[in-house]
Amino acid sequence: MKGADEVLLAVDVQYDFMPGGALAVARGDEIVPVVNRLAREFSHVVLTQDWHPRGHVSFAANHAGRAPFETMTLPYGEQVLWPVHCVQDTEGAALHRDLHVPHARLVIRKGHHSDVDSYSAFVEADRVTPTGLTGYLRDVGVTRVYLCGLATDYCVAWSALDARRARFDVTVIEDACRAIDLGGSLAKAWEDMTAAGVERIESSALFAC
Ligand code: VGL
Ligand code: ZN
Repeated sequence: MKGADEVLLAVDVQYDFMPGGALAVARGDEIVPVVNRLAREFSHVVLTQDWHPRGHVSFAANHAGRAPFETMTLPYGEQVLWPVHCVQDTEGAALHRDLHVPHARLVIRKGHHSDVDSYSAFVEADRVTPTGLTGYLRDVGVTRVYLCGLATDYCVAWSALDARRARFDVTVIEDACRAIDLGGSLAKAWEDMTAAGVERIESSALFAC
């Protein structure tokens, strides 16, 4: 059992990222039992929830003539335009009902500012607005962050990179993640994470034999 200095951060295990959801991640549902099993190995678990207002800047539908999966230049940089997803208080934004992590201490909601996206659980896409997670984790004495969830190449990767920037040790549990993989984004994400010193393991490495 992992102690309080090691947190499991389970990213965006929400219906809109599951097969059939608004921004479906292929085989995203397969991670749910893996995340449940992992969570039992950790005394300290934090969840994230993508949580957008309906008028969110990342939705293609909010830009005349633009289609999902195109990119657009916004004041803070390039933004992928997504289908409408994870709208606050909708069923698509709910955590999967089979996710069983009763001891999760904190749920960080992100992407709630209408004019800024936030793939990362730590810092919004303007790269300056903190979510507060860095402060929370430091305050409670966390030194290593284990990541799982959806999607590997967006919210998991951006969170892993920001966790490194905040000087946490970081491990991504690969088989407890699934990717969107848009235009080579998954290979690029692993390149960036490896270069930043993110460790990559399989969940079996954490289960006691
Ligand atoms: C995500 C795209 C848009 C994710 C969230 O959870 O990876 N991707 N919003
Ligand atoms: Zn989103």
